[in-house]
Amino acid sequence: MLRRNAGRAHFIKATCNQPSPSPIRAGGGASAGEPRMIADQSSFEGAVRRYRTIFISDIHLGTRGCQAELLLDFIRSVECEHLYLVGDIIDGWKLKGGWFWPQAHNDVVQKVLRLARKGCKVTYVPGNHDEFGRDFAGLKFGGVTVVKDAIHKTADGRRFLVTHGDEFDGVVMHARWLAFVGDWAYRTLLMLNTLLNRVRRRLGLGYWSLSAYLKVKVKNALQFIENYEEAIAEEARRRRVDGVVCGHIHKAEMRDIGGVLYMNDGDWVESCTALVEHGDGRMEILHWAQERSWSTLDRKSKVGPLALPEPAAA
Ligand SMILES: [Mn+2]
Repeated sequence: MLRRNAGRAHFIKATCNQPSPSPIRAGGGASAGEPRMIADQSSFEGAVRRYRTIFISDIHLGTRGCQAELLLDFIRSVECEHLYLVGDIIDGWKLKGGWFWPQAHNDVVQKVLRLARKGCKVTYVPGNHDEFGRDFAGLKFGGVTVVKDAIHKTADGRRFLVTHGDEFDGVVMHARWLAFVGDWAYRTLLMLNTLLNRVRRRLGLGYWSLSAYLKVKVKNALQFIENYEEAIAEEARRRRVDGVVCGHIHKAEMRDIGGVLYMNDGDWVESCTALVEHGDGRMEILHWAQERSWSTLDRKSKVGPLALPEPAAA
């Protein structure tokens, strides 16, 4: 308990002192300069968006880093014909160490099963954190089909390989982008991220990912991401598909790599992103945290711009 409090005090100090400008906007519309965003959000609230396909991965249910509430808000706000769960949905490794399973995590599982019951095709491609699922490849549970990988056909006739992607992560076993500093450091960072956003939420500020911010600042991480993206694109070329959808490195991306469309649907522990296919086959990355503020989730009216500085502000 003592250790925890000490950590929190240190963390608050660290965030208050953080002077660096951020390229990642909180998008909460909470800063005084963006009253337009607030209006947009309120008019948007309640509208359900329809997509042909939704790809999400790296939810890490069972860990404290999981942004389950933002994900629930996302699931409630969208409809689709086909949902792909692209791995690391339940964090099996962490469950062995200690149980963390709040109601929101239960709700995510219930919502997904409900989608399947209501006729949405749900395909589960396990990752390295839920690799126990790979033993069930080819089977169907509660309307959810488990497969090792899949080929998705878009409305405009393109074929995409769908894989979690950890087998192309040649750098370190179990690697994440920060694998070189170790699992402990990464978990600590995610915990700080959760605490930071708890504070931001209380202040009426939007979700802002500390870890996603650091990721683009660390040179080694950038090199690792680039190697990974190229390895995956190479596999797509080898399998003669038009593109690839993956997750694993918690970095949403959509870009052409040597004639192959590389798409990463991101994650729900740091950046809160999803990849969607529109009815005409057009692909798009949704940055959900930037579209929704905590205040939208809380269904509270805004108390007006706060005088407190955002960590994002210079
Ligand atoms: Mn993974």
